[in-house]
Amino acid sequence: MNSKVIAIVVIGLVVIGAGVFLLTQNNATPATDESMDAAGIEESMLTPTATDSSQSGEMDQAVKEFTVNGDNFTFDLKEIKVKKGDTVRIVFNNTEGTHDLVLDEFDVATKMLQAGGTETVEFVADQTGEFEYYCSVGSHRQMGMKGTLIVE
Ligand SMILES: [Cu+2]
Repeated sequence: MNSKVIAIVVIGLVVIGAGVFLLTQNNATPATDESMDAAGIEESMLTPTATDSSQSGEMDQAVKEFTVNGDNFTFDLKEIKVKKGDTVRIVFNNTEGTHDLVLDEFDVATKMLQAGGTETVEFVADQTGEFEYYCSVGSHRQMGMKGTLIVE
């Protein structure tokens, strides 16, 4: 019984000691500088691929912005036309009911928004064709709550 108590106390002291040691270590060494350096290297290594997918802040990439208002049960913008390679930004305003805006082929989906909710999604139109964006709530899509993204 007694040895158990002693063991628990010893373990407790070791844990506390280790904790204090780690804390003082963190404060003593300039760990933030090191981690920032590591992040910097990672970022510069990632930059080429990021540019390829044109998600970075490159100025030569066109950003086409569209506003889509949703209500029961339609989108006011039925057609969005862009060029392949464009960065497409869709500002989805939900004005009535509960809706979202989903575009499967580009992995785009807003959260389910209540009336008055707004969400902006952005993606690169990296494939040509016609794609349907729609509301995934209930049977809204079947009821006509959809539109067409045309990438030329
Ligand atoms: Cu809907």
